[in-house]
Amino acid sequence: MPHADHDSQALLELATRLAREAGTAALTGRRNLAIGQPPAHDTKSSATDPVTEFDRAAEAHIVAELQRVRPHDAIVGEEGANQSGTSGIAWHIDPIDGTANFLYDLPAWCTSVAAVSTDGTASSTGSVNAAVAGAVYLPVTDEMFAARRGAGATLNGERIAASTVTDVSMALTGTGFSYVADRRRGQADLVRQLLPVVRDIRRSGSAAIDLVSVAAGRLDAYYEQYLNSWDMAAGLLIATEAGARASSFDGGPASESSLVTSAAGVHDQLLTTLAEASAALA
Ligand code: LIP
Repeated sequence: MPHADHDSQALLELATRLAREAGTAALTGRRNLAIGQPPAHDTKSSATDPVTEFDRAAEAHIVAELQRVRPHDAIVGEEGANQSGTSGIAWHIDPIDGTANFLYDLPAWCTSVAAVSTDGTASSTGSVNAAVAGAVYLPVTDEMFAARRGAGATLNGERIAASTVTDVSMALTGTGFSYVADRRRGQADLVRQLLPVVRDIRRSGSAAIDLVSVAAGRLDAYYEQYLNSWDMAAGLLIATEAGARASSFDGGPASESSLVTSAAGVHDQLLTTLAEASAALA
């Protein structure tokens, strides 16, 4: 049985190559459509949760290359890839994060590829905290965010850092909402409580973009619930390697169901704010 391959530099180079190749192909396909012509698509968890031919093609490309180059790795993809492995590395893939934006020809979408350690050496608190290498590529702006564990985070090869804000009232805060209407009702109540407390709210439509925006200081904070590992595994590594703090709403390990990422100087204030807002809604 192959030993876990934690050559994080090689894993990062592969993640970066595949994110760029898949994202570039999706952008080319999108731009070949006539203005105002949406791509063919189906829906998943709800009528507002789309999947396009380009999501599927991007995931198929990434999976085929991973199977060719690293056949013993596990693979988990948003569009159905689900392969077990024996190498100690699992790939978590979001071929197009921000699919609704892609459908509407809005620019905020990306390809996210994370190599996650499954043998407990990187983190004992679940796969989303165990990425050893991650790449998030934004094709419309040709921006490659990348990180490998312990080596910092970069944007197009330049080191990046989370912001130094220390007052939550000055924290530009990203968030997102579920495809399920009942969940959005509660999320709307929560954001209504937060809006007067933070600087302002931004809703990009892509968790991975929100996470790398915190990494680059383009957002001071980001929180969301009801995500999936593929939305956040790469972006979470990039944000923490850029000096951001990350946790669940209650201060435990970040998870798909509960994620708060922010500049270190406002994390505790943000957790207190979220707790007070949740208590006010109880
Ligand atoms: C999206 C997330 C985003 C969330 C959206 C959607 P998708 O993922 O990245 O943060 O608010 O509702 O889930 O579906 O575009 O891959």
